[in-house]
Amino acid sequence: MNEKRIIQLAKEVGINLCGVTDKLDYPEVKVAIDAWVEKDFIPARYGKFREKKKKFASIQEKYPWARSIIACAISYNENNEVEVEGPYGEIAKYTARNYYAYLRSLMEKLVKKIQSETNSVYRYNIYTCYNNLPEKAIAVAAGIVSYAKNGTVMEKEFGSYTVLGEIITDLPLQIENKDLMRNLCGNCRICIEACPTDALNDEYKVNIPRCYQFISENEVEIIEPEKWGKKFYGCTICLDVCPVNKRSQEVVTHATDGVIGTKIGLHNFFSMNENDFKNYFKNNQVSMRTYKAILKNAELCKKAF
Ligand code: B12
Ligand code: SF4
Ligand code: SF4
Repeated sequence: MNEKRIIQLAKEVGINLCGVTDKLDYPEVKVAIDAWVEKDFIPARYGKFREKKKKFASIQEKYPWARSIIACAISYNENNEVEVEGPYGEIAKYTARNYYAYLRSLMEKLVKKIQSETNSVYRYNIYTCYNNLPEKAIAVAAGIVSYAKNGTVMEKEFGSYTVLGEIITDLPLQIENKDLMRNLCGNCRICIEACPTDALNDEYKVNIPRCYQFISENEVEIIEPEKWGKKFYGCTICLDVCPVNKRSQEVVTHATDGVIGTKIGLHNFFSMNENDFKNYFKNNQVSMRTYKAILKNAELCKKAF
C-alpha cells in the first residue's frame, strides 16, 4: 500500500494530518536531550523519562520488526467554552476533552481499514503522548509538521493546536518523495516575548522547570506567582499568541472521553474531596495528576478574584 492511499483513508476516519516515514532511528533526539540536560532545561523528576526517551529514539532497536511509522495528528481547535458562576479556573484548550483517547480511536479505525484493503493481518503498535517515543521528530520526518520556536510542531492549516499519534507497523509502505515541511516561524519571536516566565528564551527549546504547563502538572512551587493568573490546569499563552494558530481552522470533533470544558467553578472544585476529584476528572488528562498538584493551582487562582 502506498502513502497516498493511507493519507486518504486517514482523512476518511477523521484524522486531520497523516504521513508515513521509514526513518526508524532518531539520534538527533539523544543529542537534543543531552543539550537540554546541559542547560538544566529538564527537571530532575524527568530522570527516568529522559533515559527511556533516549532508548526509544532508536525505534528499530526497540521494535526490530518495525518497517514504517504512520504519523497522525488531529486538531483540538474546538469551541469548548462553558459558562460557570462565580470565580473560576482556566483549563488549557487541549485538556477540555481527552483528545488523545479520541485520536487513538481514530487510529484504530485506520488500522482496520488498512487491514481490510491489504487483506493482511500485520503487526502494529499505536501510541499517543504518554509514551517515550520522539513524537515531534517522527511527525517532522513524516512531513506533516515542522518545528516551531514555542517548542511544539506546527502546520499551516491547523497551526500547533494539534495532538500527535503514531502507528508503528511491520507493513512495508511505499513512501512518496517529499520535501519536508518548511519552517513557518521565520523571524517571528512573538511567543518568546509573550512567555510569562522566559521559558522559551533558547529558540525551539523549552526550559521545562520554568514552564507553567509543567508547574501546573506537578507538586512543585509556583515560580513568579504574581504572573500565574487564573490557571487551573495548563498554560497556553505561547500557543494563543502565535499568528499561525490565530489563523488556524476551527474544528468540530466527536471526542466524548473526559469532556470538562475550558473552565471550572472554584466553589465546585473546593467542595470536592480527593475521591470526588478523581471522579470528576475521570478519563481526562487532569486525572493523571495528583490532587495536591491541582489544589496548589486552584489556591493561587482564587487570589486572582
Ligand atoms: C515532556 C513534554 C512536555 C514538557 C516539555 C515540552 C516540550 N516542548 O518538549 C511540558 C510539560 C513543558 C509540555 C508542555 C506542553 N505539551 Co507536551 N509533551 C511532552 C512529551 C511527553 C515529551 C517531549 C520531550 O521529550 N521534550 C524534550 C525534547 C528534548 O524532545 P523533542 O522536543 O522531541 O526534541 C526535538 C526538539 O527539541 C528539536 N530541536 C532541538 N533544538 C532545535 C533547534 C532547531 C533549530 C530546530 C528546528 C529543532 C530543534 O529537535 C529535537 C529532536 O528532534 C511529548 C510527547 C512525546 N512522547 O514526545 C508531549 C508533547 C510535546 N506535548 C504536547 C502538548 C500538546 C503540550 C502543550 C501544548 C499542552 C498545553 N498547554 O496545551 C504544552 C506546550 C508547551 C510548549 N511550549 O512546549 C504535544 C505537542 C503537539 C504539537 N503539535 O507540537 C506532544 C507531542 C504530545 C502529543 N502526543 O501530542 N510537554
Ligand atoms: S506554556 Fe506558558 S510558561 Fe510554558 S513556554 Fe508556553 S507560555 Fe511559557
Ligand atoms: S509565535 Fe511566531 S515564533 Fe512563535 S511559534 Fe508562532 S510563528 Fe513561531
